[in-house]
Amino acid sequence: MTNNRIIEVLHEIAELLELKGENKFKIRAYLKLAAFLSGYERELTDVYAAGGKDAVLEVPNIGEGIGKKIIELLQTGKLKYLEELRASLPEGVETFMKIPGMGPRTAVFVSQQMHAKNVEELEALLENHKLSGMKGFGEKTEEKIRRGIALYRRGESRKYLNVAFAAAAEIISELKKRHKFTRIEYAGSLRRLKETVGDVDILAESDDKSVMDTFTTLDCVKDVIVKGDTKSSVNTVHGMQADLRLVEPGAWGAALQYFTGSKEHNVLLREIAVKKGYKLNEYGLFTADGKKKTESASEEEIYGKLSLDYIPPELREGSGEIEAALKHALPDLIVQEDIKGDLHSHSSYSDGSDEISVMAASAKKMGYKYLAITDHSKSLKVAHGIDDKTMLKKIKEIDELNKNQKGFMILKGTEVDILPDGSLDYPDELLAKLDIVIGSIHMNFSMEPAEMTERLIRAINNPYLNIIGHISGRLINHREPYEFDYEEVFKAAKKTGTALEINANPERLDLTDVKVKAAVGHGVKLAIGTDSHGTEQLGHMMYGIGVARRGWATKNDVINTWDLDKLLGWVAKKRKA
Ligand code: DGT
Ligand code: CA
Ligand code: CA
Ligand code: ZN
Repeated sequence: MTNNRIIEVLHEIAELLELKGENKFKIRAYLKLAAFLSGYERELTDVYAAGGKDAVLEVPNIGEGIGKKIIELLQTGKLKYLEELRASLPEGVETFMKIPGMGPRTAVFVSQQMHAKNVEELEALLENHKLSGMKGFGEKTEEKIRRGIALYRRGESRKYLNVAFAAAAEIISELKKRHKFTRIEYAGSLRRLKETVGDVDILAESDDKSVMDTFTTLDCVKDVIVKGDTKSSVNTVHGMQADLRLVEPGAWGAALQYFTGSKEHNVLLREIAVKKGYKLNEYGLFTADGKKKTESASEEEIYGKLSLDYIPPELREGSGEIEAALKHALPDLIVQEDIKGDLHSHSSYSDGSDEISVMAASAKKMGYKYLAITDHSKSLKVAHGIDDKTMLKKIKEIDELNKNQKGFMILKGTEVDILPDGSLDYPDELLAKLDIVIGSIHMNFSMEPAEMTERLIRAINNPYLNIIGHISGRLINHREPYEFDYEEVFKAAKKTGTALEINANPERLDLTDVKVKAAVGHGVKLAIGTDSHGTEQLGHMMYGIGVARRGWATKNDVINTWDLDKLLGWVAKKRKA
């Protein structure tokens, strides 16, 4: 729980209290603490770790009442008071507030004055232009809410990869505690590492029907949709449906292949099977008369019998992988072990929750050779961007820390803002003192695509800029990407020796898999960065690798598979050019 997150919570409480017409002094106490925390140099979670509850209560502006709530947040990551506050609002308001672009005030207005109780009724109001013309509502606002509803719906039906992964991991580990399985694995879109996941599909090799009793009564199960001997479905507290299928021994490969999908891939694969005189389904690979089952204990056997090279799950989208497998022309995809370091991370200098030394220790423990600390630049006030003077201090600190490192180096970096005109938020002389520079757009998103393209290309042409961060600015299920000409940007990146980032944060995944494939086609280098704001996010690398693999990228395409010398040499080359 970072101070930033706590500040968000405090703001939301204040806003809700105001909507409820509560006492002004009470509201002001929350806002005052929020303002104080945004300039406070210590993370409350550190204060708590070091000195417990008493230390937290000694922080200025934290009184007895708010203090209790802060401690609950620090301990559990949640706050009952806020949940109750949200639930106490008029019908619909809680849901409306989840719609991107709709604040509490609009939500209450729509509920109280316009009598909409759910998203469908809100849509009907928009459809009939009942809102435009109302106080503060124009056509633009209507359009914004309409787009927000589309994002909201997507978010309700498709979840982030890390959420799906946590759900699958919990179910599998709980089932394993109580049953012995020869094999148990997740399949579906999660195994393909698709950017969002509709539901979690789990396969277990077992003929023990009591597994279903365990599955349907797990702690994380909210309600049971269907329960059968070989297939059950439940809704989980992770906000996702999960399906469990029991597979007979001997049919594992066929079942895993079938339920990994995608549907498009499976359809094409079945056609190949038919051409070869086979029949393929989730129970096995059969001869055309449906009698003799060929071996189908593993996926490798099935692909092999069909004269195809083994196709990794991430490629199974029906987008050319089968043709490539027939011609033995599949790419040698990048793997986790190829990664030598993480090139995008934040420390407590800007909006991260951990100090540089703590981040570095974590990265080193993961077996990395380097970690770039890339805090925000001065214009990004909301994320505590650091000014030139502080940057110099940070450079000194990293140089000191590096004196004690063996076989590992902390890279002095920044995620410098790309300003509207394409210039960077630090002068070249300062950038020259750094090891690596990411440039990102965090402000002024609404620009004509041609202007945005120009902005990006001007940044790319700066000899000190090495990586463009999260290039489209999208937040999955939350904010649409801005538009620009990818082709032009790829060409400029290739020409100047600039890498494009695959941001591994599961809420970003930007570049997308499709754009990665196009970038690789242009010979553009990629950098996979987690954009970690704390040590617990360094593990997000796996999702970035998933995107890279789905984009057919190999080790050679990704700069953070390089040794330190090669990486620094590549940076130096652009500076000299
Ligand atoms: P999701 O859950 O929407 O993120 O995507 P998937 O791919 O996990 O889809 P899901 O859960 O509906 O089904 C899991 C896999 O089962 C799917 O990838 C392929 C297979 N499958 C499901 N329905 C069909 C079908 O009608 N035909 C074929 N060939 N395969 C299917
Ligand atoms: Ca699924
Ligand atoms: Ca499913
Ligand atoms: Zn950023």
